[in-house]
Amino acid sequence: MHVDIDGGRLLERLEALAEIGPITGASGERGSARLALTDADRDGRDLVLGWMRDLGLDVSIDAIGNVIAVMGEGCGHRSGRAPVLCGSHIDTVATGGRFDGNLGVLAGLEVIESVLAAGLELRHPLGVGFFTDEEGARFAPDMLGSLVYAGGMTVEQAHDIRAADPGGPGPTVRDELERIGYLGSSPCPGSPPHAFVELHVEQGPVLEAEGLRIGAVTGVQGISWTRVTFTGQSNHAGTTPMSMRRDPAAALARIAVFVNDLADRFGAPQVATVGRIELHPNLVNVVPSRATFTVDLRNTDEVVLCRAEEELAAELARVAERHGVTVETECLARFEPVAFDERIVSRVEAAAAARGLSVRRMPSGAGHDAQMLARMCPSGMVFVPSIGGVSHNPAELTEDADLVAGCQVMADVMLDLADGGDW
Ligand code: HGY
Ligand code: MN
Ligand code: MN
Repeated sequence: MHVDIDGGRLLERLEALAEIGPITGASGERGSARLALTDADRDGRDLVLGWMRDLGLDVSIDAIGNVIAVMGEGCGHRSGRAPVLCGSHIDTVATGGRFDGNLGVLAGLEVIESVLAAGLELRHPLGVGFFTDEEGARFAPDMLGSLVYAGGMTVEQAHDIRAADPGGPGPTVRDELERIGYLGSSPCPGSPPHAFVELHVEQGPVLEAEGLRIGAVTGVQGISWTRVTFTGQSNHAGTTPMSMRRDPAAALARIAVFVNDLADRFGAPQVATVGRIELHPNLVNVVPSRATFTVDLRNTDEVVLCRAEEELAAELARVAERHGVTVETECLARFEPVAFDERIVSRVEAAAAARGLSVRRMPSGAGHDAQMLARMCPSGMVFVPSIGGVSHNPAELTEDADLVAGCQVMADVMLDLADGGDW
């Protein structure tokens, strides 16, 4: 069973959503900033929720603010079976592009609208959702909404997480859900879908470099986020001899170089990032008293990722000793690598090939909601190329033809799943 999606309508909706929380990149590129549970996130949610309701979908908002819209009575679907769900996220990082997350949600909406217009009768209903705080940039960990949906964290624990706002800690998840009107009543964990498919821009250089159109994603690499605080003694930058200093900024600098060297030593796919740094009091003529920063380590191999974490922990202790500072660490996120269900991966491969699109299997370097849904149902992802491999940057870009092709492949996979038998 097939349906032809309306690529123009998909592109129009991507443009409309991109206009909410608009930002401009270094070279004038258009992006979006809709950090989780901010007013901009609320406005983006309201827009997409309106589109879901316009289609007559049964919309539920759960206690962590996930929004799930499924074909039901309102669309003339009465099977009562678990839906073939698709979706992603519409929250962004502060320097977000127009496609990260948004594509998966709006493509899902497009597939459903096309199926309804074609009047197709399906065994399983289709559904589309957006999950809260996928980015984790404001509230760690990332994939928070889908983690709670899948039962990986209680909603009470998630509600108590505080925002890492400037000068923070900021409001809790619960405060913000209430404030923007998305503290829903549907229970968490959510009900298991029949299957889950997520369309996403690759956010890396592989598909473009190999001249390929579609990625059949085999899984997601392991993620380890740590917040580190070195505490020393603030002192005068001019009068304090170097031998008397207890300088946490110097300690931080050594760790930033260490994790970079560690990734080089381990080799691909090991990656390491110090992405957030805060010094206190952050003044030109004061030796800082405190340095707080984050370390993001990732690898497809759990054993190697553990070794990277162990080496980091040992180096933190060594550097703290050397600079006479104390060290505290807090785990912000820790997810083991996830393998997607072969029954989904092979369907993505077959659907792309049937459309004459070049395709390869590949792991995901980024975290995604699909890795959480994989805890409750057969899940998988469809990638489309990112130009220059750039993402988390307003310069994020994917050719219109690839956006549309990815949506069409996802439509074919979803219809195959919706019309197929039970597992
Ligand atoms: O961090 C990630 O990989 C995703 O963007 N949340
Ligand atoms: Mn994403
Ligand atoms: Mn992202």
